[in-house]
Amino acid sequence: MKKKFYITTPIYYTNQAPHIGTAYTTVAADVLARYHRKLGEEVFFLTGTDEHGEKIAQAAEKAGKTPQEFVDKIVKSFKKAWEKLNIEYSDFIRTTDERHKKGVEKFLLKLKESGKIYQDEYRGLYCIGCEKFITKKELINGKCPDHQKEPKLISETNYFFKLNDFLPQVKKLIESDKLIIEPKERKKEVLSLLKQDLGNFSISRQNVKWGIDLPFDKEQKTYVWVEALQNYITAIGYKDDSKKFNKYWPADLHLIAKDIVKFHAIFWPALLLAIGLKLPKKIFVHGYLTINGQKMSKSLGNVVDPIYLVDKYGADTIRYFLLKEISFGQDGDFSIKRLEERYNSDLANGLGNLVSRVLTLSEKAGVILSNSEESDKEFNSEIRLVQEKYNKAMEEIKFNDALESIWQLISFCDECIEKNKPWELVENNQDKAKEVLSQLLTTIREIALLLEPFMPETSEEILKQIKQNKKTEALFPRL
Ligand code: ME8
Repeated sequence: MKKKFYITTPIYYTNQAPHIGTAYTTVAADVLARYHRKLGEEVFFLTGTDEHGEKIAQAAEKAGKTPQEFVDKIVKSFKKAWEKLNIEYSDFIRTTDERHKKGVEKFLLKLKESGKIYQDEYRGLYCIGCEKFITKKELINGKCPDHQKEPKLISETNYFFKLNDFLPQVKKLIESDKLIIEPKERKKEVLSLLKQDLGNFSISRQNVKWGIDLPFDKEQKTYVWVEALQNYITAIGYKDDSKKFNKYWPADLHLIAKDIVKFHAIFWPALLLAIGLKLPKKIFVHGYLTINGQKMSKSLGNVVDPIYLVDKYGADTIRYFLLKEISFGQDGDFSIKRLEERYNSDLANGLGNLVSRVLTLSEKAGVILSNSEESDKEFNSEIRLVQEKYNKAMEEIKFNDALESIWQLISFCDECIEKNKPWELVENNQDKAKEVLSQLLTTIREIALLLEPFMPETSEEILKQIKQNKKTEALFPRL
């Protein structure tokens, strides 16, 4: 049986169109999904949109639309952006989908049955931008640091989940890496959060109109975060497709940024434990894309439009830049200047130049790459070394190391060209010229195959140019 790989992105809020920060996670997930497909695994790659709650209702009102009309339009802009960026998702879940609502109802009824829910009065501060309750301690100058807005004082009757009952178990699972949290600093951060008094967790809101009714109290809407987390199971048939559900759950990887760690690494596992479902295997937490050091965010208004970028620079350049420029897991600044520099040095001069030089010389020497081409020892061992590095980096989700290993092959080819001077060999030693150029073409084929998850269009174009239309999976072994 094929190994499965279930990977998710967060579902993004539909108060505004996507930006390059949301594209960052989605591109990263797409690269991993493509890589695991290449390994022959059965991949399910889920993304989608988070469409309920006060924040969306307010944005719709401001635009003079009903919430549904409003989100329908925004969802189109997400789908368009993902198409432009060549994101090959398996499914796109919307929290306004019937399948999602039905799944959430089933989940909440189970949660109620577990006896871990009770009603209580809530008085406290709420940040609509974060869609979460916030403590005074978290505020800076009386404002939410992420949204630069004062929270609202709320006093209402809510249903609460007995989060505290599950925290010791969650802690153990994280400590023992049964639930892996990466990078290590984030695991530490979650474990220290677990030492604080987190209190119980409100799962409903009384005065919110735009949301999913609690199945056991229609006067209340499900708290937007509780239903959002459910998307990871409702999309794979939690309600009524047990075959599909059992095939893919638990998720192999939830990819998120550090803003939503608490929800994913503490609340989500606790909710799953309460109703007896397995926990995701790994949560990988990446850093923020910043603009002049400040987090790029819809609420701060410093966002960059991915569609504009793709139209100007091409999808592959953006995909490459995002994953090469910033070490995945750390924060990193997004700048057009750096993007253009990287494009010129790595893509046009590095990769593009190599391919066009070798192709021109090969045509002159009449060399065509056949599938049975055997590499010579030196080339072969370099290719294997790079494959090893690349696979290790991909397993560890270190995209820039994986890309660096590909560029190692590019430098290897450049050095070989400098050493052998094939342009001279073509004139005075045809046999040697053919040998050298065949090896170079074989290596370029390998470069194109390794590049495919990151730069699918470029990879296809190179394979076409070297007349290797078929994707030769055998050249991409798991080492
Ligand atoms: O939090 N840098 O939605 P959201 C890097 N609906 N990644 C960024 C980013 C930045 N500047 N800005 C956004 C929500 N992201 C909830 C999620 S999931 C069950 C519910 C990415 O639209 C990153 O993945 O605010 C971050 O975690 C996510 O978008 C937040 O998206």
